[in-house]
Amino acid sequence: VSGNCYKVRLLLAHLGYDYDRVEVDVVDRRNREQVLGELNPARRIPTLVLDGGRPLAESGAILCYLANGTPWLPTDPFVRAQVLQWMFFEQSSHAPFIGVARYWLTIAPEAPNPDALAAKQARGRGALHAMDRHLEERPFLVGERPTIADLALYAYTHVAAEGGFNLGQYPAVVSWLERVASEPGHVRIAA
Ligand SMILES: N[C@@H](CCC(=O)N[C@@H](CS)C(=O)NCC(=O)O)C(=O)O
Repeated sequence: VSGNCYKVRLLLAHLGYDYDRVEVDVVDRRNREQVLGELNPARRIPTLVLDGGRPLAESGAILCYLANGTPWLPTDPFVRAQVLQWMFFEQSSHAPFIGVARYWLTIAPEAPNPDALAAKQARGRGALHAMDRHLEERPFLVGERPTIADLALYAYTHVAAEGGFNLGQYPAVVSWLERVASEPGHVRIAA
């Protein structure tokens, strides 16, 4: 269910890498210290452990590391920074609202506070409007082919309805979601 983990699974699928997966519960966090204590001081997922044992956390950092040297992360410094621009946007202005609204409405066991939910949804709509304006004139967030910026933002955008968002109000976003999902190698968030 974790969009942050899905970003990483999506890129691993596109790159054709094999990996082992250790699942943790996103609601019951009692075994986090046992599973993640030595690997990630924040005890959050995704946490990637490389062959050789080096751990790396934060979905954006993991995407950058895995995509380095591939077409998913351009080498031109300015274009690369544009990719990072959208990945920072995702972390600061998108996932904290769209991802959290989805968590509250479809995953958390207790009902959300209606005022807090409405505030998250208002900020989430702002993020979707920003993406829609940008995508009206271009096929992908940066350049003519998908990058890890598209994968990072696809993760929580494509399930935004689960957070109470009406994606029909963002036609350029809907067309972009279809383009990202039609890339060869794409995998769905759930089997
Ligand atoms: N900024 C982090 C966020 C990671 C995150 O919040 N992961 C959630 C699951 S999607 C989690 O582990 N939550 C449990 C907790 O915060 O204790 C990233 O992009 O990887």
